Amino acid sequence: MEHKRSLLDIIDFYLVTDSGLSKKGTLSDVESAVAAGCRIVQYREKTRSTRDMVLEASQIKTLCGNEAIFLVNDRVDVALAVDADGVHIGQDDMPIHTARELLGPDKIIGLTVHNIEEALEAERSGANYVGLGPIFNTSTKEDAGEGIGPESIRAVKEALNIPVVAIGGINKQNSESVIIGGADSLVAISAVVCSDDVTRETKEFIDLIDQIRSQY
Ligand code: 3NM
Repeated sequence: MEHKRSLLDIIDFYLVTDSGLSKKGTLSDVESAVAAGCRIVQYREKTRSTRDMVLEASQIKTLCGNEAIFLVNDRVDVALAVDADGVHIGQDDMPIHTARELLGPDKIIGLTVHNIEEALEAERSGANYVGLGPIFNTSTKEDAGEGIGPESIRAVKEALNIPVVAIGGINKQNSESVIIGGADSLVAISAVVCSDDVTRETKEFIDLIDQIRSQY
């Protein structure tokens, strides 16, 4: 687990699954992204039964192995059932202190935040990272709201000691503004899982982030 937690400090591209958008399916997407060097995977599944989720989560855990952190979106029960590395929760999901009590001190908890106040509160409550979004408008999450813009990232980054992961409407064209804006890593769902070649897309994001970082 120590090894897994230390990966949090070096992540660049962060895969979030979406079976509704995926061309080849969630398991294929995870396998392809991990093969391309992705070091963190969040299983985000809103349509399947709990039973199916536990079975799929267990397979994803195997695919992540020691290479990638494996988190479950929202469902603390599913994370516990398969002994995932942690969870990613939203403002309306289980309160973070309850999730921490259930998961224990060593698991990773990420929290979605939309502004600096929520980000500070997340850190105070023991979140290991925040997901900040939506950076741009997105149709992937219906209730995401209006994009806050990449220029909003810096103030959140400077106020926190935990990693800031940017999410929402991010693609290869606008990634530079997100990284320059101060994000430690970024999520791009549709830009990756809608592709026929998730390995190639993931590699391109990782290389692009590296290249942008080396310039600034
Ligand atoms: N959460 P895409 S935006 C899952 O703002 C999710 O909290 C968001 O998908 C937030 O990369 C989002 O296709 C969807 O825009 C991101």
